[in-house]
Amino acid sequence: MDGNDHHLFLRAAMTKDISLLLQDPSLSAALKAIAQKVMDNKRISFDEGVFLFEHGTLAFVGTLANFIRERKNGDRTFFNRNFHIEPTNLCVYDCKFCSYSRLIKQRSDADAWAFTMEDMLNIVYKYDGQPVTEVHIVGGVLPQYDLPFYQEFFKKIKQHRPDLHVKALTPVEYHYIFKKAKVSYEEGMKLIKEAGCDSLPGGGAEIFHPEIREQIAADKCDGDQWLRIHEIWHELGMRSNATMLYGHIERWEHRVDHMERLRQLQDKTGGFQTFIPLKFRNQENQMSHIAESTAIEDLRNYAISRIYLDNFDHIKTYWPMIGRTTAQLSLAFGVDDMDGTIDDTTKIYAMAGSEEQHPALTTQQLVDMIRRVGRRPIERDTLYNVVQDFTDVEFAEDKEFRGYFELPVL
Ligand code: V47
Ligand code: SF4
Repeated sequence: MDGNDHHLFLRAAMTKDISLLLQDPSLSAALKAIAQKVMDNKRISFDEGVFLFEHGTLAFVGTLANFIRERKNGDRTFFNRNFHIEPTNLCVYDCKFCSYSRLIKQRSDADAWAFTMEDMLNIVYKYDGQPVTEVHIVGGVLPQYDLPFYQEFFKKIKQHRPDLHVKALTPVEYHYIFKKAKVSYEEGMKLIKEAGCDSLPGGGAEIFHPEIREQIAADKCDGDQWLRIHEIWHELGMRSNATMLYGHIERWEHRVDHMERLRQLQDKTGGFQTFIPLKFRNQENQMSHIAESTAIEDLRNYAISRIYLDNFDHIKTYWPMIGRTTAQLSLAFGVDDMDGTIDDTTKIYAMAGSEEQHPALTTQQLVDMIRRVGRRPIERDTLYNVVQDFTDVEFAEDKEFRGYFELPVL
């Protein structure tokens, strides 16, 4: 690419006219065909997805992803006010990437926790009177946390605070507790819905392809089972999220295969709300010898996800895992959701080596992070209903000088 071609990229990005890319003589015909499809709102193929991972520069995929992001969501960047409950960090499974759980026998007493129902309800009560809209419940898998336990727990949360959205457990837990209770997925998901679960978070997806899944998460539910449980949930009229754990031993085609399976299910049900790429963090787990992906790769991955998953409304960055700076940058590479305030209630990523050892942001801090990269902060509930548009909301401290505000990167 020479200097003039750089101008074309810049002009395409600044004017949002991506047809300028088609005039770039240094771009291959294959990349131009992809740009044309994005302009025409057409879906890219599996092979084109792999091709983008192999040949798409950050500038190229970023320009396309930002175009799609703005076509779908404009400058709006969503967040919510939430907290997590992690019932236990003990687990019967032994996923190789997991720093959060060890085999029970290896865990020293000092590191371990396994909350009682009362402990967990006390966490819920702590938020009485506070404007949180969601509790995200996910943790290790242990026999005592069975179907009746979770049914009772969800019911008690709802009795206490009916308006609090319960986003709880993944197919990893559901597969285990339904098997133990000898109920089918269909029966089990109905019982969970009746007990008060409102939506499913996206965890446990890892990489669906068996070639990889068998090496990193051999003993828990497989990719087909994960997808089937979400499908049944969607058929009950409910919504869920999807994640992908990337940047370890998988190859490009495994990432695209993962997204392809999600895209196909989404065509069928329309029940997914957001896709959340999760960067593999390498501290304190059995895959510590694997180097972490670079920030450039993280941004490319967000962008290609945005391009590939044309039937997903939202792409989310999870700041406790990726760090605040990359999370801010990602808003120019296809991402339109920043998750929530979290209030230091998750340990998963701190234990895996994230910079965020005590993840918590005030609403003002989160709003500020979004504004400072030129986007509009919108507080949403879990189902993406607008709770409050913070675009013009002034905080007392806004009158003080707190650094320069930036224009959008792209
Ligand atoms: O499934 C575990 C991942 C997930 C590591 O739906 C790791 O809104 C990186 O799914 N390095 C759980 N990742 C978290 C999750 C999630 C988070 C935020 C929002 C939502 C949502 C869902 O954490 C697990 C696994 O893929 N994980 N260990 C690690 N070392
Ligand atoms: Fe258990 Fe989940 Fe960790 Fe796997 S990732 S060991 S299922 S807590």
